[in-house]
Amino acid sequence: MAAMTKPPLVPLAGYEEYPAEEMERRAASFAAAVGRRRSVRQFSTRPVPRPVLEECVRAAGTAPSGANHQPWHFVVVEDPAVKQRIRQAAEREEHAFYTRRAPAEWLEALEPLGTDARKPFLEDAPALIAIFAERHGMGPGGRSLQHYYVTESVGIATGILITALHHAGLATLTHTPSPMKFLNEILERPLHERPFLLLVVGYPAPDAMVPDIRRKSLEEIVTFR
Ligand code: IYR
Repeated sequence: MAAMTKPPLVPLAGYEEYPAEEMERRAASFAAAVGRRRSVRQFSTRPVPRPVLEECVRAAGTAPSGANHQPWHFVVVEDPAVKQRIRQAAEREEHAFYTRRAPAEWLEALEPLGTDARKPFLEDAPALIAIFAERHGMGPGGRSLQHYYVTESVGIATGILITALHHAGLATLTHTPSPMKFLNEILERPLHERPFLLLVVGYPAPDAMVPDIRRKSLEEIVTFR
């Protein structure tokens, strides 16, 4: 055990405070902007600019994480042949889900979304971002490094990624074929990386339709005391 030394701290830089009215305006305008996000299941095949994807992943990588271990890895898939393999593997799992694995209650819950085992968006969309959670890190010499709050950390990073893509003007779908082990094989990621979710990214198809669903009101989701 190394002797505890004082960590080198540096002054907080980059923090910006706003007057209360401006804070309110900013908060309300952000809520309205993210409120316009919808999960989209019909994508245009139009390509998206690579720099936008890069900056959005950069934003995701700013998420807070347990012990700052940043236990995430993002694989951006643009290659049509790789997207095709992912679609085939995902549809195999989804077929089993919809025909055998899913309990009746789950299928009922999905009814308003109109989803089924066909996943053409996995090929139509110009980019898929596979998010992997590192169960542990890899130290020098392949030694395992304990990670903390991995699911929380990767969940927060994914939330920032979705918000960044929406903010940039792209549509997304959080897709979770289950199980997702095939992503390790197709994307050649080591087994200590757990596929967390597959984010479908692109422009919505011009005729895209979305389910007629509502969000809970503020009163339903918050308690102040
Ligand atoms: N993974 C399946 C089923 C599915 C599950 C939930 I929970 C959803 O919110 C949506 C779909 C699929 O992608 O169709």
